[in-house]
Amino acid sequence: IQRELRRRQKLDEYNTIDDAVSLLQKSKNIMVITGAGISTSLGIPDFRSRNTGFYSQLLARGFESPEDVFDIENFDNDPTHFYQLAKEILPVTDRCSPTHAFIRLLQDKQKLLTNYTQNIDNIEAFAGIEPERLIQCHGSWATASCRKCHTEVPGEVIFEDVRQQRVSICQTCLDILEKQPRKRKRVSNGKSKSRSSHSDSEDDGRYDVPQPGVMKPNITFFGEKLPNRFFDRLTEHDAAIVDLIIVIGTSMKVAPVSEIPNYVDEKVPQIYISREPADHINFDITLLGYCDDVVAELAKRAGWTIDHAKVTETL
Ligand code: CNA
Repeated sequence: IQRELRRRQKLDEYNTIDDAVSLLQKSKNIMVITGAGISTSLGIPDFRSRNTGFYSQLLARGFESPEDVFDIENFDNDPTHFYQLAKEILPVTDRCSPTHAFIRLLQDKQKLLTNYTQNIDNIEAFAGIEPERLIQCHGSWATASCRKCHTEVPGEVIFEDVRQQRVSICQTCLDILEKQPRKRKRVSNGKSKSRSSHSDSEDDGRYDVPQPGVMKPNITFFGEKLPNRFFDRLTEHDAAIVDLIIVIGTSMKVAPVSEIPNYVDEKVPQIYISREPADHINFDITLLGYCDDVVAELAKRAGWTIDHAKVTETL
């Protein structure tokens, strides 16, 4: 309650877009927390926007709980659901949005402490955010791994399968199986039989053939751990020095990212930029609108230029 009261008092200190501009200008260690909303202008749907979000597309196709598609147990039981749908959120690899370019501008101005992104599209890397300043909290499509032999490959290796809605099979496993002598063992049909009564003619004809592993993009599914770097960087490095938090294009509904503000001193100002308000978190300043427009206005008022074309061209 004390914390909440202090936060409410703080709300009176900063209110307007010009307050946001002066915070941007004076801050030296800005933490930027981003979500799917910063990539929607590139044609990648977010999860929760009504009508256009990936979840409403899933509901329209009869999936009761869209989170199930990204559940690791469900994936291991039957990866076909994921592979039927994943092409909808396959990332672009040749451009970034003006909002990505704005975050890059903060980095160029030596103001970016860390970009915690929930996005899996790896576009921050394309925009030139330095690896040590980038925490991809939910992993990314940049790489993919075999669920069986754990071989890791560049993400692009599985893109064609994803586009074709085909479960991607591990080539390493296939190569190993190819080299193995073809020993086949019959599988019991489940009926109890005495040894003496067993004969091939009574067999149900099924074989226990070793199976190759399924490839999964290294995005964090529900039920999987977040990368260790997330907590290490947040608690041991950033929490003590951050002087401004900017949250952009995320509904802040997925923990533990939604809890990042709680790790930081309540005196640190927090700005929220999104199309819709986040009623469950008290931000000091909320700037509602398309994030590309909002960051363009902030930069203009700060006297800065977001060189979106240059960021896209030079990378
Ligand atoms: P979300 O819950 O779908 O929220 C997105 C938020 O962004 C909503 O509040 C929207 O109103 C807002 N928004 C959408 N477009 C814009 C825009 N142009 N300008 C301003 N605001 C906008 O998504 P979150 O990121 O909060 O949820 C976390 C999930 C989403 C993570 O696990 C991601 O992996 C996952 N995701 C990522 C991508 C991607 O990598 N591009 C795409 C879809 C989902």
